Amino acid sequence: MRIIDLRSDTVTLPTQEMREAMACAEVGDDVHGEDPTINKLEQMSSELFGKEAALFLPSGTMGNQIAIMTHTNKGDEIIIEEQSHIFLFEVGAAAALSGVQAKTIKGHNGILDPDDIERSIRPEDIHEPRTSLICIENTHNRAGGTVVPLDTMKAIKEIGEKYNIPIHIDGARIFNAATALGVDVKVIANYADTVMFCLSKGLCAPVGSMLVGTKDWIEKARRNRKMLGGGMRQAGILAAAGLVALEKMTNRLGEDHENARLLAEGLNNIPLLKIDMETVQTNMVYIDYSETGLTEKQIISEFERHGIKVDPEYPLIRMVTHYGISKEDIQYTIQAAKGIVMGG
Ligand code: TLP
Repeated sequence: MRIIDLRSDTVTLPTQEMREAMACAEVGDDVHGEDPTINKLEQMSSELFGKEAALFLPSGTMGNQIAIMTHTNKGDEIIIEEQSHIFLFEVGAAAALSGVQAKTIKGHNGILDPDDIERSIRPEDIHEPRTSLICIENTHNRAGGTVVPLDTMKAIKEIGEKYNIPIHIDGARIFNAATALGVDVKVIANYADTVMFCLSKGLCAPVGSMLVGTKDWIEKARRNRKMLGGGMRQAGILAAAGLVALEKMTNRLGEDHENARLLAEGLNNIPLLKIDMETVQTNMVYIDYSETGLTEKQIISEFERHGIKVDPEYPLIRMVTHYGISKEDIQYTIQAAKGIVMGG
């Protein structure tokens, strides 16, 4: 049976072109800055994002955490959306590794209101922590893959400048955001000091994320990467796939967005399944199945019986479209869901 794996775009497999590039990659010791393929990927990333420098990392989590560590001091506070990946899904690392506390704010569909951010900034007071970073997630995973509008980014940047607080974007899926907005990633990155983005999600590379920022900041981040054990050696083998990801895989994300829309519309027409269509903006669909009366275990195993894997995000399930998912898979999934919910 064909397996339709909708759990995440992290399940994407490297393309044949990536495998060939990996096999032939020119490599060297990256801790000494001598891996030509990593150097090329860092160069290309900084140019694409309009920043001075870039750093190759094993994962998005490490990228976000190094960003926090590099921007802050112990005892500081970071402003962050309450359903953000950094807050929910990074194992409490900001507290454990950087010694910062989080000031969480609820966004509308994950999008922070700039006024709420401004109100949350701490005054200079001996009793209070310093607000030293504003984190924005774009696209926002837990809110449905939602996109931060450019005027919101602009307003947040102005607040950052007014209070001299840097802005970091968790841009694990920033190419999806850029596709939805119809702009280059550079346009979004212009509203932030630093950006983390992933090569290993919708872009299909097997491993790898990047940080971009100023040259000095990236040098500090490089030291922090070493401290955390993320200094890799002949990792050009991995960066080679990342280069193919940036050169070949960013322009096709619109297809995933169309598939997500089709999927959402099809599922939303099924009685007892509910989708907040406003949040279906990129490659994710969150489905509220509470009215079906099925437990989480049941709904997962029902889909599995049809060869479909979904991600439980209680009280919802998440389906993510990606390179491995075709229009036929979407139609099949909608039919299967009808059978599961309505019997048959
Ligand atoms: N997200 C994964 C899971 O961890 C939930 C997924 O399947 O969506 N930022 C955002 C917005 C993310 O969605 C993720 C991964 C990360 C950071 C972390 O990236 P990795 O997995 O490379 O550490």
